[in-house]
Amino acid sequence: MNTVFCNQSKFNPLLLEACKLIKNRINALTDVEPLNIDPNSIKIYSNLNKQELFINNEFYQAKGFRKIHLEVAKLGKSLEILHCVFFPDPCYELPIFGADLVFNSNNISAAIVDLSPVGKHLPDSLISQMRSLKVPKFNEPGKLPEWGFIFSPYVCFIRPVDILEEKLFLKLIDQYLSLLLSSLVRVREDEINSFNTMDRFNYQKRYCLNQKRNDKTRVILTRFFGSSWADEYINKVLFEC
Ligand code: BLA
Repeated sequence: MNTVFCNQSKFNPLLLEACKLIKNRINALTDVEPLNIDPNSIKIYSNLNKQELFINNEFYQAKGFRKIHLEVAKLGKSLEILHCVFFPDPCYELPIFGADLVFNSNNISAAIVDLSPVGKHLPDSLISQMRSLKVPKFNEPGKLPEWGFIFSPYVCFIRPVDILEEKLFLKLIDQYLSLLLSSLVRVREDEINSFNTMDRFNYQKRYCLNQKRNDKTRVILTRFFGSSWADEYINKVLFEC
């Protein structure tokens, strides 16, 4: 498995730490394999007015997951992003894991993590586990945008105020992943053409459609790569369904 970019000194150490903990969770999955993706979408490098632009993508599939996407990006001098989504195999009653960490001049300006429902609610067993997690009280919660109804009531969206909060947020990412992986052991596999499977897939589509409404992502990608590239990247790489 390619672990090169997690060792790159180009990135903020905290971003690398987050990347490492996510990779450890991916490695613990059953039957994990790299996904075949257009090779042009894996490593993206460009130089714009002497600013370095660098995106590194990894894609996997595994038992219970149709697509796992882990992306790290360095856009110019001050912006670094970690983006990760575990899209479940809709045959399983599993939520969508999503995380976004945005670093601005070496500080995290936005940190979001969630296990998002693929039905009206999260499964009851998961709700009780999420309730029993001790989520710290962060000092600067973010205000979710209008399209944020796709997230669960347990979404955590904050701007960490210090290194302690940054570390606590990383721990929360790991705890959400741990809950996700442990639910895989419990849930059964439905038939591909069952009502439940199709319904869950429709919720994944709705998740992707609404994530595409995040103007902050589009604006940043457009600034560095132009609008048609940004649209294509959002539609085909980030939130293809
Ligand atoms: C916010 N996402 C942002 C912001 C930027 C990006 C610059 C604003 C940060 C700030 O307010 O300081 C940019 N995010 C990117 C880029 C990529 C990216 C360029 O992933 C990819 C190359 N976004 C996701 C996922 C989630 C998510 C999986 O990709 C959630 C699980 C959420 N990002 C998310 C939310 C906001 C955000 C909710 C806040 C949006 C707002 O305030 O309007």
